[in-house]
Amino acid sequence: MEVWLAVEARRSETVKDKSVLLIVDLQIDFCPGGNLAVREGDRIVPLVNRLARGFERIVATQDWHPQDHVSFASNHPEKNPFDTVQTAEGEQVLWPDHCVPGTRGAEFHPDLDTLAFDLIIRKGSNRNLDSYSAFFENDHETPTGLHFYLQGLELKSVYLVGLALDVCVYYSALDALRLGFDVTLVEDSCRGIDTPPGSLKARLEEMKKAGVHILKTADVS
Ligand code: VGL
Ligand code: ZN
Repeated sequence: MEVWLAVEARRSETVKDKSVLLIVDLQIDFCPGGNLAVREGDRIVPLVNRLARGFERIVATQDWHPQDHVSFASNHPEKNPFDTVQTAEGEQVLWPDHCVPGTRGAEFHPDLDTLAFDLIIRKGSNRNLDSYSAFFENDHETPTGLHFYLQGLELKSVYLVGLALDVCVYYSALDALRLGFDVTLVEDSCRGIDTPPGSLKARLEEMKKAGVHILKTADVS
């Protein structure tokens, strides 16, 4: 009992009020050995677990695509991963098949402390429309529900971690800013794809210019 109280006391000292930790797509397919592996994607798991202990609210997203999804190169004859096609929403990058519900690759990394999650948002399940941001599908208007959830709890700031830094984390950060949140990216608790090379750095700069605070895990936890 005393130990428990001590743990709770320490927790409440460090908990960030009115903040949410948003863990983006920390799934097996985005980690080494997965279908759309991000280099060192698995390395962030212990950092994310540590960060999560300092937050009152934790939301995680899962990329969640049907097998016939528009973003899979395998659904476009004569196209390869990283080619592009035109869709109603504009240019769509094609990816290897990834994060198909029921496959192992769609699951969270097995070492991720998922019991701490308050909410899990699954995105990208409309076969005709991709969804990079945790807030909106790629038409930039169909909500995932996350904004309503954060508004309902009167949360004002969003701390972002996860995969991939230059795709889903990037789009989530910019949408969070647009929606009026104070946005912090915890850089070393993210990894990016960086294809083409240099795109990761450019997107980091863009986020910084737009007003995203960029911190290290040690500064937050
Ligand atoms: C992602 C590419 C395709 C991501 C998802 O989570 O960053 N990237 N689907
Ligand atoms: Zn995807």
